[in-house]
Amino acid sequence: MEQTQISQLAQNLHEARKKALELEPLTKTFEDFSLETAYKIQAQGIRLREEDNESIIGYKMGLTSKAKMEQMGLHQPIFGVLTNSMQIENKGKFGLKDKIHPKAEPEMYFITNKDLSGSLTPEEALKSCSHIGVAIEVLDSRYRGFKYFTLPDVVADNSSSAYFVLGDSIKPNGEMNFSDLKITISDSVNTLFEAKTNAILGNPLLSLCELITLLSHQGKALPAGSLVLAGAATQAIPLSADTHIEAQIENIGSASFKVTP
Ligand code: OOG
Ligand code: MG
Repeated sequence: MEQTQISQLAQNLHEARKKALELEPLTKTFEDFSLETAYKIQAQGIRLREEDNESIIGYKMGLTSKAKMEQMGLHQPIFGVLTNSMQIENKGKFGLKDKIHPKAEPEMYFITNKDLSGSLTPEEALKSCSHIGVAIEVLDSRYRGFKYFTLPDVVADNSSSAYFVLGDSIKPNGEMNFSDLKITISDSVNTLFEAKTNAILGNPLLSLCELITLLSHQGKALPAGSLVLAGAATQAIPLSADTHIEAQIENIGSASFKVTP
């Protein structure tokens, strides 16, 4: 795909986000394009956000659990870029105004302490984290009805990134094992979904390793101090006003926010 078309598609997605409008999936209107091109559209979209004075603070992994792969009908891990303006205060408020069709999902996050590239073991990945914690990712697809059918569509749309909340962080130690911890997402009344952290690629640390591998394929390193969301362990839930959303991971902590109109 030509650079001018890449820029145009990134611009369309950027405006859809800012105006809270729904678009048809790109592959419906344009020729089929590769995942490589989709990451170029994503990167161009991030440049547009930087022009709006946002700064990159990390990455989110997506489609790293069976629950998510089945919910979205796509079966390969992908990543998106996180900026500072996407952060919602923990225990704060999230207004539905100017959002398209947001959904929340329970995740784990990592903050790295050195530049990382190439292929890492989970043990090396853990040693490279200064902090870890519970996150809630709020997704908001720019596609009509939150429906898209191809990986290039969702990757071009920054892997449906919209907002995130970080619970209090803890400092990991080498003894920690994240593969078998209970993870839940609840609203004001009920636990809506529950899983074990090993739903995330067998171990959420493997999601961090996978991100570093994917970035390496693009000739990029993960900079020290990056925030990384490991991907949801359960399906995402649509948000409605006047609910309190909370995610918890056994032995790690919780994150929450209140949904307002
Ligand atoms: C794609 C993003 C998936 C996750 O945690 O699996 C994701 C989507 O659901 O639209 O963020
Ligand atoms: Mg997610």
